[in-house]
Amino acid sequence: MRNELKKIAENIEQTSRIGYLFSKGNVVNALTEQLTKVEENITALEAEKGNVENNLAQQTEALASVKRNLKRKEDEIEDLSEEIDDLQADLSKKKNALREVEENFADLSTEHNALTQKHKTLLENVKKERTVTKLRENLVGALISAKNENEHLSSFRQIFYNEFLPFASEESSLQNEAGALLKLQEIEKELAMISGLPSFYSARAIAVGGGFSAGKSEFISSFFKNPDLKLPRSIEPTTAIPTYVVNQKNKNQTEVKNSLIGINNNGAAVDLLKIDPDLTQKLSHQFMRSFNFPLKSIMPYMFLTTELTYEHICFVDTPGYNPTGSHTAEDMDVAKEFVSNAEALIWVVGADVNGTLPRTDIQFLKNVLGKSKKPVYFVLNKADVKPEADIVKIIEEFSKILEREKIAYIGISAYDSLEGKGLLYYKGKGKKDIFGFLNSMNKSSNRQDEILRKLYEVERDYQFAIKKDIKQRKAIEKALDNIAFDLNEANFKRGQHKVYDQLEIVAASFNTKTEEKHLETLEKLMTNFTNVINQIFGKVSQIKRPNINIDDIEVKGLSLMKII
Ligand SMILES: Nc1nc2c(ncn2[C@@H]2O[C@H](COP(=O)(O)OP(=O)(O)O)[C@@H](O)[C@H]2O)c(=O)[nH]1
Ligand SMILES: [Mg+2]
Repeated sequence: MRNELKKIAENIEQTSRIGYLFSKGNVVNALTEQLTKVEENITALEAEKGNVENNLAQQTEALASVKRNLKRKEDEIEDLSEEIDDLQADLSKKKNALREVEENFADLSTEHNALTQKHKTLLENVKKERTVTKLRENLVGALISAKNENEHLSSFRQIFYNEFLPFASEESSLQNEAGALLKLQEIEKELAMISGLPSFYSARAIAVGGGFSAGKSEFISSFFKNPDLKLPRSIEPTTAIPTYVVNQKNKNQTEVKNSLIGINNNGAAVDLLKIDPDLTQKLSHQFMRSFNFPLKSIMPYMFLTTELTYEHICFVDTPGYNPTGSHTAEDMDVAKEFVSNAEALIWVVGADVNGTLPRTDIQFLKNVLGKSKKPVYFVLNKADVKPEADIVKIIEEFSKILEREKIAYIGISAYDSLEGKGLLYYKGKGKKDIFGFLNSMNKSSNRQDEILRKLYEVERDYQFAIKKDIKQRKAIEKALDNIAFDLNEANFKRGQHKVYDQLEIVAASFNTKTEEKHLETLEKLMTNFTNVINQIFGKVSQIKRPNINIDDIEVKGLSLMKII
């Protein structure tokens, strides 16, 4: 530019020379002035350019710094975004983990709930088990420690074991001594029962027997006036405890209190409802099995008292027998004992599983009855589960079997124990329906007289045997005396022959002193037994003591006397 301006200035010089020619004057001056100004402007501009360039350099520098900054920031952003990516990945991982934990938590919480429930149930079970254990302990404790407080019963036992048994072992006249002792033992048991439950003494016992689950217990419960009370059901014969169900009189028409009394091996009574008021319902099969031994080994029987439709009848709920399993000799003994203590027997057959009188029942029944002539009544129970036509046929079949097997029976009834309803009965000649039979039995009995009669049978047997011995011995003594007399008459003079001494020795060995003493002891013991029995019943019975006239006793094999 400057060069261009110089050129312009030179041009102007030249031109001015020319202008000089033409009128150099003012134009050149103006131009030069102008030029100077331009030059100044240029200088100013150049200065400014320098400034601008400086500025620019500064700006460029700033820009570079900004750019660097930017780059750094970009790097930083990149780092951050990587970090964000990482964080996001981490977050999503955490979220997954959280979801898993949440799912786990749900599972755990379900598990926890289940465990809490289990714990609660266990706790309840433990509590229940503890209550049952306590109940078992209390029951066993009470049974083991109960003593028979009845002083009269103790007196009976004292006479029996300490006086009668030594007498029996010394005396040798009675051949069937075992039979007599058995009778006394039966009396002892009966007295123990009466001292356990006095109202039992006027009741007439009917044993209820049959196979397991025939419905014996339910049958008896159908005669309870209280519909809420039932004997325990479905108890197997091995576990079942024989129970005497006795009427509890309701004199005042007030609410009748039932009682459940357990009898231990000493005949001592334990009020079971004092141990647990609900024990009657708790005596389930499971509870009985929870003892590690058969409960009946320490409680051979129980009494249940409640109001019955037949006030004088005592039903005996016997364990029965197991028709499917093999029944034990013990089952048979228990059944025999209870039947022998009862006045009649009701044999129950379940119509649900039987279309006839089962063979095993006949065998068991025949064995239990033995030679006894106890009245037997047959009940076809659960008759509600079969159509009437079937029941009619089954009853017909029953009667035929019983005739064929020569088993005497009072009648056969089809019965529904749940409803307490007699459905049909066998209308053979002289046969009764179940209610007719029970009505005929529903008369108060006099157990005191029966027991004394049994006692006097024992006395009679002993008396007869001893008196017979005495008579026999006396006859021999007499015969020896006659021999001596005859010898003397036949010139075999007394004092001259040894034979008289020998005859005396023989005669002495046939004296009856011991037997007379036994008769006295027997008389004394039987008086004592009688007194104790009268005391137990609180009144004197009018039953006569036996007194066998010795002249009425026939002594065989002593025709000897006649010969002489
Ligand atoms: N349908 C019906 N069921 C009965 C009858 N008698 C008893 N049962 C049931 O048969 C089962 C066994 O009765 P249970 O009295 O325990 O028999 P046990 O073993 O002979 O004493 C129980 O579930 C009773 O409820 C009846 O007449 N009809
Ligand atoms: Mg039963």
